[in-house]
Amino acid sequence: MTMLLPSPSRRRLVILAYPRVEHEKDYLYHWMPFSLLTIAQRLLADGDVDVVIFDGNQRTAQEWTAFLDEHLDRAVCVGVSIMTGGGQIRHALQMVREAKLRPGCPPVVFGGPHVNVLGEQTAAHDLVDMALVGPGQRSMPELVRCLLGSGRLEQVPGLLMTRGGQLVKGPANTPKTEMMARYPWQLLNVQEYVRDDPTVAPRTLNYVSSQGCVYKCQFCYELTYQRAWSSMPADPLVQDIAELVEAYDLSGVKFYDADFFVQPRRAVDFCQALAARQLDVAWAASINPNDVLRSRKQRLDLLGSIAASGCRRLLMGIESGSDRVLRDIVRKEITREQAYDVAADIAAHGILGCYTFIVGFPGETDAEVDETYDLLTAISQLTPRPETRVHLFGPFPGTPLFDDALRYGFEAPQTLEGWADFDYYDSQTPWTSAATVARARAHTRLVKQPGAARAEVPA
Ligand code: B12
Ligand code: SF4
Repeated sequence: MTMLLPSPSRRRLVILAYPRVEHEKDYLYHWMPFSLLTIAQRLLADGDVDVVIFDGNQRTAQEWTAFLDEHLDRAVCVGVSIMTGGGQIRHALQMVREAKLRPGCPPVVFGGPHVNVLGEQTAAHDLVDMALVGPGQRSMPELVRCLLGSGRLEQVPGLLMTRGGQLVKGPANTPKTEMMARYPWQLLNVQEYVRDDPTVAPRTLNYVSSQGCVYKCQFCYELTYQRAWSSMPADPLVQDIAELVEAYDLSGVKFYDADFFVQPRRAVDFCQALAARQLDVAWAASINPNDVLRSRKQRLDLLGSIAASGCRRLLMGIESGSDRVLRDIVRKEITREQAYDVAADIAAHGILGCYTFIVGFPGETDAEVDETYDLLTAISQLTPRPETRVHLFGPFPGTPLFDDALRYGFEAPQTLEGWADFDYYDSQTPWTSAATVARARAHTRLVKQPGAARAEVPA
């Protein structure tokens, strides 16, 4: 018996949209929407629908209109990713308004870091049909099954929606994300994301190889979200990178994992596998100082392996030069002395360190801020001369320090619309003076000219 299959062009599809993020002026980089690639990977593996991705960082509002003309009639739903800040929520609402002008617009579903902490507030907005809290690769496939006719909305993990004036809630969507698989690169024009990154290499692509973090920095969203750490194992990761290097002639990879080195063993295996493949690819990633301390205890030559595998730059949040702030406010689980020691070790391995500090914590004294600048100055004397960056403390919803900030007089937006223009690059806290802001800006030293840092780092 022959069965009539729907022609591929008539298959249902899911639209996934990444609204534009406004960065600081003269920021050089472009990022792939890994959130959407992660969700798309699972939807495609299930095989019920096609997936198309719209990246607002690469495409204009006019192109969004044309994209809707092309795809909306086949769409089961439109998934939109948002994080707090960067105007992304404002862009998201503009995009959804445009979609909703069309007859037959399918349900619009919001997810992403902002939704993970302010789900109910998001779901309450008129333009949001549903919010999905937690990892989208666990919730989206369930939602799509429901929208295609099997299953009940009440069973979709992390679902929040208002129906008849009542809040409908699905079961908890645990932040455990399981093993990560290869991304469906074919959904994006990868070439568009290759950049000359001054601190890495002329043809650098960004990459996220793990989700979550094990540390407990009290200002950080990762802590709130409690996402269990999961990753790609070293060998498939190196294999994927080898294929990307071959396909796009890459000379660099910049990892945007919250902390690439949570498992020093995986990191060393990665470095060794990368070096063994002789790919001649430079790379960069974020590290917590405790990863270096733990690897020393485990007698793993973490920094040696990192340097030998072509790593050019390690980004590390030190946050403060005051032991009291590190211990009582940030809970960084490290002392000022240990932070300096790790930075010196990184420099001794010929790796460019990029160290970030935060000033303006609630309850921080001027003397403690001075200690931060003293440590920054000491670290700046290292060779190769590190990049240093001073951020202003920004209260992120859901974090322990957000509650402290409220006690110290910070006024938080109360609606999704209210968060639409929240800007973390400007001081938002009433106790932070103009002088503190100006001093932070003056101390930020970044390498912005392509090639400038590479020239400083020994080959
Ligand atoms: C790359 C990146 C950026 C890029 C932009 C991203 C892009 N694609 O263009 C840039 C550098 C521009 C950026 C900027 C900022 N960022 Co940023 N960024 C990241 C980073 C490092 C990686 C994002 C990523 O790809 N993650 C991997 C994916 C797989 O995880 P995910 O995004 O969480 O997605 C999962 C879930 O959230 C959910 N999900 C996501 N989208 C959707 C959509 C739907 C429909 C569903 C159902 C589910 C869902 O499912 C996904 C898969 O599990 C993260 C940290 C991290 N490693 O996650 C921070 C992070 C997202 N950024 C953050 C912040 C705060 C900022 C800034 C506001 C502040 C700053 N100073 O950096 C700025 C904004 C700019 C401004 N002017 O104010 C916070 C967000 C916190 C929050 N409450 O929203 C994070 C989590 C860092 C942190 N630990 O604090 N960022
Ligand atoms: S190490 Fe980085 S990602 Fe992890 S909790 Fe601390 S600030 Fe957040």
